Amino acid sequence: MTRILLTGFESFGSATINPSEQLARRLATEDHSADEIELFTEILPVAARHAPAIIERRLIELQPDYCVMLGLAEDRSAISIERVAINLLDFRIPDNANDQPIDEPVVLAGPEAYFSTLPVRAMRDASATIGIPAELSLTAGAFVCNQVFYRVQHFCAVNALDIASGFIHLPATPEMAAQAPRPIPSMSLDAMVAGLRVMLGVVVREQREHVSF
Ligand code: PCA
Repeated sequence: MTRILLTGFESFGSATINPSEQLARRLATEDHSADEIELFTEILPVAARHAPAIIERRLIELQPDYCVMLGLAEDRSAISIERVAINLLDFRIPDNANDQPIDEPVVLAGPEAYFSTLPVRAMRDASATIGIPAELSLTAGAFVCNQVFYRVQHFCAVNALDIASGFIHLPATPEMAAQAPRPIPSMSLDAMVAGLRVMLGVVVREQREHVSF
């Protein structure tokens, strides 16, 4: 069994729902044993001062093989697999705890950036193969998603934890787009679920190949 911690975020800003929460909750109710996945999920608050500690505690508790983090990015038209987390907090809006750091590091004197340690290109290709648009993205922004992405990479590096991890941004759902004041791209939750499932399948295959070496 491949142990995967999958995280989503609560809603933030003007949105009342977050597809990353919906997706994580939906996948949590499904049985993944046929794919040899043991899935653990966590919904994080959109709060710079709380979210990293919650996820770090879960990583220690669970010692998963993988940590896949999900969040919403309303301007994306495809499932966006992030390649890089940067050591910068520069919040465009206050987070849910009303904090708004500007030009601050995620980790003082930490490395400038970390690359995702997930098989990002294979994940993108697998999603495209089943007809679900996915792309590789060079920026996870400078808000709480990038912060958590960076903190998890840093936590695993400094504690020598053998946990591969990375971040995936999701588009808005059609329901959210319909309520938006201006037209925004969207993707149905069912399509995102299908894309995510096939991406997790890639992750599991990667682990099997490593184990067989
Ligand atoms: N998206 C935000 C934070 C939470 C979420 O779902 C971001 O992109 O940073």
